[in-house]
Amino acid sequence: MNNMMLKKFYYLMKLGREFELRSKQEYMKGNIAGFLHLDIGQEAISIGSMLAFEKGDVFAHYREHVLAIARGIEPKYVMAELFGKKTGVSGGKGGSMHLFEPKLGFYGGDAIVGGHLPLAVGCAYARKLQEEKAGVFAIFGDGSTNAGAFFESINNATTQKLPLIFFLENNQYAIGTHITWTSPFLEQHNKVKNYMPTMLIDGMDVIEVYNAVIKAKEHIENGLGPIFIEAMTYRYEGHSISDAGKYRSEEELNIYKSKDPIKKLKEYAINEQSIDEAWFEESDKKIAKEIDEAVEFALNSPEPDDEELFDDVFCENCEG
Ligand SMILES: Cc1ncc(C[n+]2csc(CCOP(=O)(O)OP(=O)(O)O)c2C)c(N)n1
Ligand SMILES: [Mg+2]
Repeated sequence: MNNMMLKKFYYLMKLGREFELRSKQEYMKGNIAGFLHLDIGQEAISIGSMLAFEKGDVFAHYREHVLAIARGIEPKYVMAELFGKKTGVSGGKGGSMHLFEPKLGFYGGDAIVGGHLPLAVGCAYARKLQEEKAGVFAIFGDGSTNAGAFFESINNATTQKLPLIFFLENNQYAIGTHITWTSPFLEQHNKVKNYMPTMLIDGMDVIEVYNAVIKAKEHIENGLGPIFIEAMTYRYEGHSISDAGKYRSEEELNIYKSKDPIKKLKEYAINEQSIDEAWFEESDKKIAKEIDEAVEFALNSPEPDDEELFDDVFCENCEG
């Protein structure tokens, strides 16, 4: 992995972390309302996967702020969306769970657990018919893997040999329920092994995530059908802003914090790749400025007009 790439990983992961910490503060101040699901601890997945996937179409579940930024949506447009402002990426009417930018092939944020998987299958089917090589990337949580839509999607994608990467972000919890209380095993690729090739990776390691998605991308681009990646990870915050996370022990949380993806990458970059400490200090300053500017932009943006209420509800003369 070259140093330019390592720097990109760091910058975006740290930007994502600071974005999430700041949005939590802004929520507490009353500038953000409704749901807010933070990605803190899981940044290696959002950044590694998006930098590897590059083209194609992306379908995500609701924990998608950092994924959207990694896909190329500027933080200020994501922040403005959280603030419910007209300048937000979804016009201020989607909020945290519905970041949507078709120009970048980014179709959600979806609030329905597992609900976006059949949409990803439909899109992958279209891309196959259109002979579009880039295919589709669908990311979802462990909670989705018990849903009917999950099994239907796995079955359909395999039978139709669709260009689709299933990416499971296994943070082990669906709100307060540990996955082993609702499934016979911790690792959910066990449900998929007879359908398609699967990979089990460390989701706290951005390089490992990146390499896995590069491999998966080659697989779908070569017309070999779908592929499944399971990345083991952990969220440091509660499920959403209103969850104090009392169902997990401090000890468990600290085990994962000691494997923090940003800290791990920084140590590797300094100790084994000789990237200067000064570069990190400089980057952290730039990131702090970028986040301040995003908040300023959101604060100073207008709310959507009343007349826009029904806009974008149905697709009229849509293309793509
Ligand atoms: C079909 C459906 N059932 C239940 C819910 C309520 N719900 C919202 S998030 C969630 C947990 C999902 O956990 P997981 O898929 O592991 O994602 P994570 O929050 O861990 O990223 C549940 C049950 C929902 N939104 N949709
Ligand atoms: Mg989960």
